[in-house]
Amino acid sequence: MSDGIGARVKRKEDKRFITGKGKYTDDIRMENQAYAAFVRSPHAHAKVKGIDASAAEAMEGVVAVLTGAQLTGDGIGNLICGWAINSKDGSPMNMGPWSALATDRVRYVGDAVAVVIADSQKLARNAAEAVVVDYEELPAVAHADRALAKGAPQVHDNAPGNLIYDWGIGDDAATQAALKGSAHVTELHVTNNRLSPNPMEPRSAVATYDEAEDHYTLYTTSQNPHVARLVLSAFYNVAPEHKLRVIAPDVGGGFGSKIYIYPEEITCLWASMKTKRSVKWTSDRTEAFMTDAHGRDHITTAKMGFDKDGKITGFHVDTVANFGAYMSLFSSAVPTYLYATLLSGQYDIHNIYCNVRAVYTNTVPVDAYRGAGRPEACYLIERMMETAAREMGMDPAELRRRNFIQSFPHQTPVIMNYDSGDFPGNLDKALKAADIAGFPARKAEAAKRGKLRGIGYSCYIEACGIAPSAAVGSLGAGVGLWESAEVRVNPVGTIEILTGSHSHGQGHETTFAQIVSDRFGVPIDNVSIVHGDTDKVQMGMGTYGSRSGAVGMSAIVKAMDKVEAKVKKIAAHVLEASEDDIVIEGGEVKVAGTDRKMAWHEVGLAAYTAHNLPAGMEPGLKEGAFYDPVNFTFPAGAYIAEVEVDPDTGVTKIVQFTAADDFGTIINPNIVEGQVHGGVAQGIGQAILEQVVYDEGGQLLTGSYMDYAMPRADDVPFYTIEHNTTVCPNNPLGIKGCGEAGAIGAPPAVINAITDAIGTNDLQMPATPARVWAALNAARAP
Ligand code: MCN
Repeated sequence: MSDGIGARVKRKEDKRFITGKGKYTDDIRMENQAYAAFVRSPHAHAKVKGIDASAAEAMEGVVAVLTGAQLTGDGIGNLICGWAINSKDGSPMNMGPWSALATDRVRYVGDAVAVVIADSQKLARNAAEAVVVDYEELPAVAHADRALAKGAPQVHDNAPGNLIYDWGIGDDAATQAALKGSAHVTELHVTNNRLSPNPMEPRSAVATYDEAEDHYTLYTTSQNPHVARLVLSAFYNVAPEHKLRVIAPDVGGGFGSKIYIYPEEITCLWASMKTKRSVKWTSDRTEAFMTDAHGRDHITTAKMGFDKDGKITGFHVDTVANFGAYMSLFSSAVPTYLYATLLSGQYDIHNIYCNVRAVYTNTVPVDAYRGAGRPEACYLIERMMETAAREMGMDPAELRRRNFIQSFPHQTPVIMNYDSGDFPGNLDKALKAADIAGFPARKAEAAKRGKLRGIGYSCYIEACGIAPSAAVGSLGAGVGLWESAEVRVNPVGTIEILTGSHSHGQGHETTFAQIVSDRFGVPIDNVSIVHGDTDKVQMGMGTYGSRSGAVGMSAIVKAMDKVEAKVKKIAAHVLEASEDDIVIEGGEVKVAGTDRKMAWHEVGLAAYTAHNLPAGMEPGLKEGAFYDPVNFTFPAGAYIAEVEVDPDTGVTKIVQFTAADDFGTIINPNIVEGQVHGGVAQGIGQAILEQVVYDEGGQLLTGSYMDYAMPRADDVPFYTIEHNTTVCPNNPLGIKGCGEAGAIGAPPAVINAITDAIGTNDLQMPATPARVWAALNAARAP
């Protein structure tokens, strides 16, 4: 089928997006709608001694001012972290209490203490300004390295020394011994800068309580509405699950930041019940910088040992991860099972040890952001490989080749079992496409123009489509990681796919339709995708961790298997043939080798008219399935960045970027390449531009686009993209996820290229012009 697997089909959903017809949460208008504005702490750390709402309450149009005391008084529970991680000594992680509205203490700038509900957004915001909060300021700590220092201000009473957990994986003693016996040891100190996710659409929620039905509806900017409903009902006690409908309509990007259930959704739902009004809240950009969960923020010291032939002997890693003021939903898993388990990279390493200390600070909570742990692992390994190659005087590509894993399955010492891949093949493709042979000439030509040209590699591997449920459960996950789907064939033969995955930019309406078209031969325009509504789709785990292709689509395939079996039974009965002889081809259901056939829609009709079905068969054509993967998928690739640095200003221009990726079977190359483009742009942003900055006292200094530098069109080059497919053996379509790869692989390639250009390894992200200029001049100093 021309619309099937592998076709470069244009995105079906784009028609409504590019004509401005998308329907986002803020577009929802309810009858009797009121607006919420949050009263937020201006202090990074303070006691809340009292709240005087009288002036605000007296303002015209103000419906109510609600506080944390009322919220907890109504039994609304604290926000939770859903993945239990124990310290090395077996003690549980120290989870500090997080109320949707703070009661006695605020712990970061932006922590909400009260909410004003009013007739308009403007009135609500004005009235929020009139709420007087009596704070007693406390000393604050904002940075991970300071949080562990003796005498640092303590963020939570139950977390002495701000330590959440002190976790380890691998064999410490064996790794230390391997390093001791090494011919060469490279040591690196690496900072993985804190990032703000910046989806184009800010977070928003519209909550309605129907008193007559005692029922709640929440429209929200969520990546996983079913998990939101589960958590809101089971843990936060906002509403019983069967009396809560969560709808995530069109969502304008998330990058992980919309996985979590934030204080605002909880508060809006509760406030709608209190005020008997629909309550809408939409974040502005400053609120987004202040309250959306941030990403990354690691500091790491690591050592990698090599034998005389350049084979890695051991990798020892010590990381401090900043979690901010509270433990967000997935936070605990990010620097543990999503980071340390990827520290083998693409290399055959026998000895790995990683220690992670997670700490509280007076900053906004940190959680998964595109790649979540895997970019931090990749950055560390790939900076290490390049630095080591330079120290040992080896070609960095050759050093990687000597250490590549060559056969699969491959068990690493840090849990992961890689199922497939072709690491040397990825690198070869990238080197060829990047015209590596021509680099010296390009460098010489740049030098004539007074520019320093450098080249940097990154060979990334990541684990996505987190699975299987039983295994992650044994590692502390509080949820299963399967996906569900239902395939409904209508009497006229059109098909609806109900899925628990959620698309917020990834093009599922197109790719999911493509696999159905491929299987049943119907045009993709006859297939519609239903998602994002807990009343329409029974259950789902949502979209994150590049799982919708490998897990969400596999559930659809399983449901299609069942539909196909029934279609064959019906056709065999009507056409008086054996089921084994029935084939589905080109939109027809045929008896193989004969001219007897039914059109696809005739089978649909037969299933519903039920005039001529096999004895005992139920009418209708609708099947559902749950799919629980047996392993992660392991996309991998080789990225090559080429940069030019202006030695007078330190400005870096990325002049060439080559990606050779292995995403298994590709459903839609356009969409996959779009995902790589976006991911690489974000990776370039992390490498040279973006950084959330808090001052020592916990004040956010990057609360707008004047201070937080996002990549713009002229910061990114035209990319060269190659595919080097090895099929994933563990899911029916052979897919590996592609949604995070770019953000994982790009940062080390860019920094390796800049450090190559300026001749020093001593450079941290973001490599701003000031930093590059300083590093260059420090390196040149006598
Ligand atoms: N696909 C394909 N062939 C493959 C793999 C995937 O055609 N071999 C298609 C899929 O069918 C899907 C798209 O590529 O249409 C991405 O699939 P997948 O890699 O499974 O990722 P998810 O759909 O689960 O999306 C999540 C991923 C993550 S984790 C982040 S973060 C991210 C990302 O997607 N956030 C995004 N890409 C984003 N893109 C946009 N525009 N906005 C975001 O917020």
